[in-house]
Amino acid sequence: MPIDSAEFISIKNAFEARTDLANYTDASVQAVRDEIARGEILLQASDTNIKKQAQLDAIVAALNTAIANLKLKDADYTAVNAAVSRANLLDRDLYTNFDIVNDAIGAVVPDLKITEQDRVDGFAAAINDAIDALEFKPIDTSAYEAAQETVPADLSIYTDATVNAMNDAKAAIDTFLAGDVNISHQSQLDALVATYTAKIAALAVKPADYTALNAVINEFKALNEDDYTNYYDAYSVYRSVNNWKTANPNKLITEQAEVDAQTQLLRDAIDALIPVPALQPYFRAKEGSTTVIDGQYIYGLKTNLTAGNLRNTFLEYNDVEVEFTKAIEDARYYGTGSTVTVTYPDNTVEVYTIIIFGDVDGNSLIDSDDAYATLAAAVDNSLFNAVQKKAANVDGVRRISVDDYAIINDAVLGINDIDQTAIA
Ligand SMILES: [Ca+2]
Ligand SMILES: [Ca+2]
Repeated sequence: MPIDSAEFISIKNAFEARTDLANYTDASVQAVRDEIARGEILLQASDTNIKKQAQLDAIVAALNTAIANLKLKDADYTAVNAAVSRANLLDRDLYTNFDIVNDAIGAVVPDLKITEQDRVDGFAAAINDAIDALEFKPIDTSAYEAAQETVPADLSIYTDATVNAMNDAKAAIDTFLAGDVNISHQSQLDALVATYTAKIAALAVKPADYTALNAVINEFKALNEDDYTNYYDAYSVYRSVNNWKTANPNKLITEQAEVDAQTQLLRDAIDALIPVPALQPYFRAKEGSTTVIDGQYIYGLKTNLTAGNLRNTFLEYNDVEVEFTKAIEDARYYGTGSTVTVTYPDNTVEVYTIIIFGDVDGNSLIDSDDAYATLAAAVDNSLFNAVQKKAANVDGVRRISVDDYAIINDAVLGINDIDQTAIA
């Protein structure tokens, strides 16, 4: 009897007609094919007959078992894993609605088979859609607002350069914030705010205005000390103010009152100056000197008399022209007979004649020439003119005598001096 292969053939044909075998693992499909191959080898053998039926039935049983054990492949989660990785790279704190991403990830069902690949692909798409729908939180401007609170209320005391730099930094922030910005741009805003804060800190107070102080100092310097009776009262204030200025050259505008106070001190001192009254023209013996102006004569002087002696030691005058003329034109000194011509503003002229007692020849020295000339004049008074007679008369007795000669000779010899002030 032939072998009964109908069941085997039916199962084999049904298997080979299947179109879903790609869904199953290669190993489980191969196990089925191995049993079919065993059955076909058995049926193709030349000695096959009913005696082999039991072997074929065993193959059919094994074949059914292998078909029952066909194992579906796992679904492909690559796209899901990629979408989850993409989500994990994000900083969830930057978004207002990161929950939708969490929800999409939470909805993923693991370990689905390849027959549910579309569902798995749907998980990936849902995660990606949620990521694409994320919305950034708004940018945080609190630091900017805090910085603005630190800007001084009165900017007028600060230099234009530093105020402008601060305003420029603020304008840069406002321009930046006017754009399409969100929390993802926070670090850029933070950098701009840091610059702004630095510019606020760098605000520099303007220097004080020294113009008025310098002007009043210069006004004082231009004054003539001789024009005021109390010049040195003002001068001590000037010294004090000038020293203050030297010690405080960089006061700020916030300290302007200190500068103004110094200005006012010197202003007040200048305003308090008392002008020296205008003097009438005069010509007179210097106060405290030995000088005697007696009519047309000037005496009480000294030998070796110079113009400087006359100006500084013996005479004082104001608003008059004074001309000194030597008795001997080429002499070194002003001796007896030299003249002082005084011209007043109204052109009144006074001429005084200098008498140096003991100096009869007019060279401003008392020497042996004077002594001998006096001795000669004692014999003949007419040898002297009136000026010489006055210079030679050193004993106080009117006529020229040997007594005058003796006194002059003693002076020449250094025995005694002739007192220029005592003789009238
Ligand atoms: Ca002389
Ligand atoms: Ca005499």
